[in-house]
Amino acid sequence: MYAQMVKSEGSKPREEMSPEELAFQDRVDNGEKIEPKDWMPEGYRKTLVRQIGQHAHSEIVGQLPEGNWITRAPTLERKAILLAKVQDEAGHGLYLYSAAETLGVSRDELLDKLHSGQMKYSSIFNYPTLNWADIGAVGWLVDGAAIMNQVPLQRTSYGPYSRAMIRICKEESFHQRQGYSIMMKMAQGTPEQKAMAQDALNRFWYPSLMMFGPSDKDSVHSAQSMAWKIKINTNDELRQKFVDQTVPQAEYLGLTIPDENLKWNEEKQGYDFSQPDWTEFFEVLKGNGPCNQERMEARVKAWEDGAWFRDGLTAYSEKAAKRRAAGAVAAE
Ligand code: FAQ
Repeated sequence: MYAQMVKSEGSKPREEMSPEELAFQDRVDNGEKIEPKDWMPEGYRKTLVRQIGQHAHSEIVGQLPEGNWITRAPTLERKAILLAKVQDEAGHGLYLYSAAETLGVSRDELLDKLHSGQMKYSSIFNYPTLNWADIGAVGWLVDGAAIMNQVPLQRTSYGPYSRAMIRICKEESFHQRQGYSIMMKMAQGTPEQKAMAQDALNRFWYPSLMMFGPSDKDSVHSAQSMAWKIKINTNDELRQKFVDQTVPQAEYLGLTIPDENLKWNEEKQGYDFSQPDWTEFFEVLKGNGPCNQERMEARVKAWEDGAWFRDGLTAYSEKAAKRRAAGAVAAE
């Protein structure tokens, strides 16, 4: 299993830290924000590039399943709302790529790593959106899970990431509401529409639980990331919060969470629930999900089709640089 292939990275004990690392850890422990020009351990920088880069890629690849339904939205109003949401995701990707750039990695490098399979994006976007109810389920559950994960990240220790998350969270709340509004309409519609809403919930429930990452015992990065306050909560803590928040919302819709083991646990003041199929999760991460190939092909094609535009953007600056080097610009 994946977790056995990788050594779990615990956080470094204080007695093994260099004076710089100790001073850095103290700043983090005191709740100070780390800014781009501050000294930081190389592992901190690398972890941030991985997490922020993966997050940025998720926003961009995440446009595909919903973008698929813009032309088929049932009303003009729904179309305008969905269009705005999908555009927001592009904006989120840009804030996050910009945050990553402050760590010394360019957007082109990150995209190259995505396209060559060296970087990941969220597993959830490898599942198809088969009908309009799926757009409701994505907004309700996928954006709901995204918010649950991202609200604490507003307090993450790296300044540019934290500031990007504050802005993103404002927009994610609207995204979740628009999804819930679609589900409400479907659940209160004809029996066929209600059945579509239930079917979408059935298919998106477990993939949404997977968004929080592997269980804590199998999470490679959590211990160190939490010591550095890159992550604020463990994967299991956030998954539990998501279930506790979402079950009453499903009840309000009159829909059933597809889990026979779902039960309120008085002692822990939260629900007991079934874990997703972790074998399926790790297969999706390896590229074997239902839509992995299609998603990557779409992103690589978009990158290649956009080459002429990127060339156009830089053509003048290259020309100007050459003229400047030749002294022509100064003379004008
Ligand atoms: N998918 O040690 P951990 C959105 C990987 S929201 C794919 O626990 P970590 C909004 C992980 O990278 C979605 N890979 O890792 C939207 C690592 O592999 P690596 C994006 C996953 O980083 C909505 C390995 O498993 N949100 O896009 C996943 O401490 C609708 C071991 O895992 C974020 O990225 C997964 N689900 O915790 C857009 C939030 N889970 O890299 C459009 C920020 C784990 O060593 C439409 N990220 N892996 O090869 C995080 O909070 C963390 O990175 C976690 C994972 C919690 C996702």
